[in-house]
Amino acid sequence: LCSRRDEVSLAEEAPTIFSKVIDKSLPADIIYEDEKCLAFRDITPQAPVHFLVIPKVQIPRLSAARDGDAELLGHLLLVAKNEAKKEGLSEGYRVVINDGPHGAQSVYHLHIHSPGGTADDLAPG
Ligand code: D5M
Repeated sequence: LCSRRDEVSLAEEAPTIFSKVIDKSLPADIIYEDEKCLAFRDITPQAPVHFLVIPKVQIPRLSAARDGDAELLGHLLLVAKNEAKKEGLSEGYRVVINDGPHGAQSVYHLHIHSPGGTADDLAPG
């Protein structure tokens, strides 16, 4: 039997600050919510518009995702593009997932960053 517990460290399984955003015990500027996910503004925006899209189930990081998560991961991307449109990012935006220590991930609850708003945001990194 292969559970997520086998694949990730216990530290990575621990609830993160995003669990509190999901259960509303921590205020956040939520711009979209459905039964599977939540989108909210990043607390330290790196662009004029910068929101995060997260699943309600705690997948700690992209590298811990499983084949059965395919539909959910696709849903998160579609929510990101729908919210980008609502935010007026008609000239484009970035979609970024940081994974693990070498990917500069700081919160171990999978999240899609969608920064946009000026051409400067197109710089790599
Ligand atoms: O990025 C984690 C991101 O999460 C980082 O851009 C700050 C943001 N963050 C952290 N705490 C909050 C709360 N409470 N609300 C909104 N945004 C938050 P990473 O990819 O893990 O480096």
